[in-house]
Amino acid sequence: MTPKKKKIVGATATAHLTTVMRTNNRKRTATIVRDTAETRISLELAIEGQGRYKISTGIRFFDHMLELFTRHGAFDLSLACKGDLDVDQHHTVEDVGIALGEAFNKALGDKRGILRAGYFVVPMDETLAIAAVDLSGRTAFAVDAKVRTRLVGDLQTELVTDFFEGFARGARANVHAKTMYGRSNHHKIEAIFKAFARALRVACSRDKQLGRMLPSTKGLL
Ligand SMILES: [Mn+2]
Repeated sequence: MTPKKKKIVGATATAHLTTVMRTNNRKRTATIVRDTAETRISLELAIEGQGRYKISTGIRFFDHMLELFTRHGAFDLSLACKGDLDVDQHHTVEDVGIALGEAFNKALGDKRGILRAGYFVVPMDETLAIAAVDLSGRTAFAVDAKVRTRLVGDLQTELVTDFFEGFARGARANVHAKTMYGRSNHHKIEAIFKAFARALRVACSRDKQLGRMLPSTKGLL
């Protein structure tokens, strides 16, 4: 092999490797603006984040859940929602779920090279919660927070289910989340959000073994 030829082969190989690395190191981000008669939401998401957040929904306990979701998921999230809280919290919580799900769907793009599915079990003191996520392209959800009070902090607790339903619709994902047992209603919801964040973090992670392969035999996710 002449030195000249070797140089060309080397350069080509390096260029190819650089392209692959650029693709795989691309930071996955999305911006969503969602305006309806009921809510106005602006959202910026980075999947490869550092757990940084700036969140304002007008419902303090919901902010608390989204903040720890961001930190435990190792995402970055900036989210502002102005909703018709004078009517009910329903529109705000559901629409934030939809917008957040849409952001993940947009940031993940064609979903090549991701793990796609993830699950996590989180203990929080006396409470244990599980969550499983499949970024399957299909919407389904099953949520059981086992909360017995109408409110935790200022959040209407029945809306925890509506948040995950909204997320599943926006992300086109299967979301399952359940409190296995526990005493504190605060812990039950918080443990579910933590388990969900960590399950989603796994699902979004890059699969080093499959590389750019689509994690499905169907040909589309
Ligand atoms: Mn808490």
